[in-house]
Amino acid sequence: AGEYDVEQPNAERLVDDNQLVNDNEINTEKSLDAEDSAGIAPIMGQGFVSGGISMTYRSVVLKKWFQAPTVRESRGKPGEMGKPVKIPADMKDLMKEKFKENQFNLLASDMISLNRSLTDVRHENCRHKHYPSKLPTTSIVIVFHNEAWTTLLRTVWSVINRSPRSLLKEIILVDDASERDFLGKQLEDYVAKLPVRTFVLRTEKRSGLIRARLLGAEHVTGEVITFLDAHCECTEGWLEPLLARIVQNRRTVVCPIIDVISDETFEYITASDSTWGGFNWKLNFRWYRVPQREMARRNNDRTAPLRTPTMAGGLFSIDKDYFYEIGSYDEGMDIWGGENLEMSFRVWMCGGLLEIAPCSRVGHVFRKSTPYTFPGGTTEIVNHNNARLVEVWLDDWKEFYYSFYPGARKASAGDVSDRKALRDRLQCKSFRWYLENVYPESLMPLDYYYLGEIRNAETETCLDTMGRKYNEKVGSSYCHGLGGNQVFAYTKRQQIMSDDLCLDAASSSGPVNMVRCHNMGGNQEWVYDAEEKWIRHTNTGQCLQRATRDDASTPLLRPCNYSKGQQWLMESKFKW
Ligand code: LR7
Ligand code: MN
Repeated sequence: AGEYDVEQPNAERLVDDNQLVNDNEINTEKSLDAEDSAGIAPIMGQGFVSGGISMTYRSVVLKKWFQAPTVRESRGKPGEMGKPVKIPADMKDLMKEKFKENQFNLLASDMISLNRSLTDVRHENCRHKHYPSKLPTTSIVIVFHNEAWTTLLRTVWSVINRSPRSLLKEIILVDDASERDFLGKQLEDYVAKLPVRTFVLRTEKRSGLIRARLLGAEHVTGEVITFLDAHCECTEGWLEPLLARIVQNRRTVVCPIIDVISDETFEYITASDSTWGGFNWKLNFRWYRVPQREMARRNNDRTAPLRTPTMAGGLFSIDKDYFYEIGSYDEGMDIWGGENLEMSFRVWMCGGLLEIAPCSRVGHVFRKSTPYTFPGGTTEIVNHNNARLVEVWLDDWKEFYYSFYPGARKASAGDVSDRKALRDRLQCKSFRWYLENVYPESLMPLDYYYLGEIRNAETETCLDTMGRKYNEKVGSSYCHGLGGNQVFAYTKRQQIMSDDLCLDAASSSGPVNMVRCHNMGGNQEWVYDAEEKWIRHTNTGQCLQRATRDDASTPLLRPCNYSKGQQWLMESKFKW
């Protein structure tokens, strides 16, 4: 299940208020005309939850709808204003039963209005931003497989209710071979009545989200494609910040901040605005704290667009022509996974920009496990997609992935010659360039002396993380030569690291722990003496020594003494 563990963003709200600097000069590289589409009143008489700021490009017809207050009080249904839904005790069994259908609290979702209100979660200074009066039109593409009715339609309604109508060209739903009746004709009949042109496309057979999105993209008539997952809720003002960045530079791929809709209660929980996307050695997408250098580049303006090394993948806007110029998606990728990092690397390495627009906030239901099948096997499919990604984009750094996750070597990437040709044709830069310029904080070190097992000359055992977590002792065990927990990088920053863990010693007598790498030397700095084969801890001047008999698997620090137990060999003898 480790492959499907996309980490949730840090859901706490940060409260230091930095001085905000306005960053709104628009330097139109490509002038896009916003087309005024005729506004039609929404059906179901529920009106808009939207409102507040009067946008110059909103059509006159629509203005009356926007007189509704921004913050609307509960209309009697649960979950209004993004509040959590409480399930009565006598319905808990039903709730548990229904949870299994989608791996979220379907009962709660079904109790909430499709038009539920949300609070305006934007940073205060976002509300006063001015966007260019001419923004491009966008088509929304939402792919789904066996999605629940209420989450899907709430996504659609939140788009309709909170997007300036003149910018919204159409909503394209792509059904990826769902097996639920209500997603058939019932859905088509329903969307036909929506106030915004909405239609359903269907893949012939289960295609996976990547090829389903490609199908949706083919039918886009707007100037920008905006992708959303099928269980999102867009908040007030979400769209303008995304489109505005594309007006400034059409090679910008822009994501909203992805807030959390609780899978248990459907509460709308704001995510941190100080996280960006990264990845680990296993190529899992992860949220990390934005480093100071990027905060400084943005003049510490928390509402200014944030350059992010990678994106989560589900929610973003991209100029339609640019989407194709830059190689859309890799059609060889199946079902789920890998495409988000593939696109992130590709965009950066081939001359684009990947950003998070912090004034755009969209909620997403994060799940703990997948509700649907992966025909061919979850691991196999994710490994296959990742193999395509590393073979095309990672250059030498693909060894971090394969050695740390040896099971992945079995997966076949299939034919990637088209994607490699694309990389050549676009004259994309190297992965080294990406690490140097976009993501120097990456867990994949830019410069390293060694990647492999670290073997003790006396005991013939190898340093081993033993699968332990943060702040636990590093171990050693029989050298299995398979990589994984026995793979360490010795970096130019003189760290001994395994994914996000670094060997760390806080005192000369204490244990050698694995601590989250901080890249600042200190307790994590080690000097390898290739002559003596010592691994000497800089701060204490002590040497790493094999485990003693009383604590058989825990290497320790001892005064350097030329003994064989202090000799460590960095010569990989992997069995691949
Ligand atoms: O076979 C499939 N066919 C589909 O149409 C499998 C999935 N899908 C649809 C599915 O119904 C959903 O609408 O694809 C969408 C994404 O699948 P989810 O919601 O089951 O997975 P997820 O939320 O974990 O997906 C995240 O990672 C994926 C990797 O391939 C995609 O990039 C998703 O778009 C991405 N979602 C987000 O970025 C939202 C924020 C999550 C985070 C972090
Ligand atoms: Mn999702």
